Amino acid sequence: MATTLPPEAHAAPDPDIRHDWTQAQALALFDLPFNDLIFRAQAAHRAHFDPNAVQLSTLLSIKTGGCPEDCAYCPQSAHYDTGLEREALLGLDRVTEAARRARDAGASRFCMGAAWRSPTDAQLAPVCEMIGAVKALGMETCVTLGMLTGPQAARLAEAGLDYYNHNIDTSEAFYGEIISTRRFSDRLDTLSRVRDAGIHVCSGGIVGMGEGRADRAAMLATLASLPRHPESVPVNRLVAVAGTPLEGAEPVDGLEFVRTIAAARVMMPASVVRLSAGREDMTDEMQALCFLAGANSIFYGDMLLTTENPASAADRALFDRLGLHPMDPSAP
Ligand code: SAM
Ligand code: DTB
Ligand code: SF4
Repeated sequence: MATTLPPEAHAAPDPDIRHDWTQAQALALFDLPFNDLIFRAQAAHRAHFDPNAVQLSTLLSIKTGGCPEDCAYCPQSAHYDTGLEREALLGLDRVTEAARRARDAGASRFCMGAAWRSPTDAQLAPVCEMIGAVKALGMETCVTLGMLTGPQAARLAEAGLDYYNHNIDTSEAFYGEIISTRRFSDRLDTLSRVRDAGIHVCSGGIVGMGEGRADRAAMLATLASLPRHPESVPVNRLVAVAGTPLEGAEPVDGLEFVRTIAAARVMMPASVVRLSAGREDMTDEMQALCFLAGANSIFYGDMLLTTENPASAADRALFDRLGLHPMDPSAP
């Protein structure tokens, strides 16, 4: 079982943490004057976190491409020709070596992603070994493998997994525009199995797929109305990959993206909000606004899963410019 419990498990219930957010209430946050929304987000951030600490996670694609799902944003779907080379599950040595490099560069969590709809029990065995090996390096572990059964979630917990990433991606209403091979409720079912197994939940979504503000508000209201908030909330800005149906998507307005981060921070004040995919196309000033809006985690390392991420040296320089420092995972 995962050993670290979320802060709310130790303390009296925090009145700031609500589980009854409606879409209309979320939308009202988005509609605030920008300065008022940022003020609310800063207040929530400072009540729960060191405002200058940012959690660093490094991603590795352990099984690439050929996925049977048809997620319209995803370069790894077998339904689209994105020129991506498929790769079988990586061996333990390659994964351990990549994790060691990430740790030595300063990451505290190693996230392993596989392009599966749902793993078979046989596929889970080598992933459990990877989890053990990465933990032995002193890092937190996260995997994202698609939909899970209850026993599979329990098996990952047994292997010592700290976090499971499974994004709801967008609103229930917009979901059918993006994915036809599974339902929104399938995602929620896996999230509750992960929660029941005692693994920390990492769940968020993507901004810039052609959804509207009402969809972004509904997505956050769904996450913030879960019986327990995800401990980690990744907010991705769509990386529009050539060959996917979303290759020509109109980029979302930058300030609207910042508003999404700020609303996530206000609605889930004790969760770590990750400024996830899309940083490669952001200026330092845009990223600074995201940190000001309450983002306190990034993917750190040259690659996301299959697309590029800012170089670690550039991120270290950005942290220096902003006076940010890596979050200590053992801090309360
Ligand atoms: N197959 C598993 C699943 O779907 O949960 C794990 C891997 S999948 C690539 C993990 C997440 O990456 C997706 O849920 C989505 O939110 C995000 N993602 C994938 N492609 C993206 C893109 N082009 N831009 C932004 N985020 C993306
Ligand atoms: C998340 O929310 N974003 C990450 C991680 N969780 C698995 C993935 C981003 C993928 C971006 C496209 C790619 O590199 O393939
Ligand atoms: Fe497959 Fe995950 Fe990509 Fe969807 S997002 S196509 S499930 S790898």
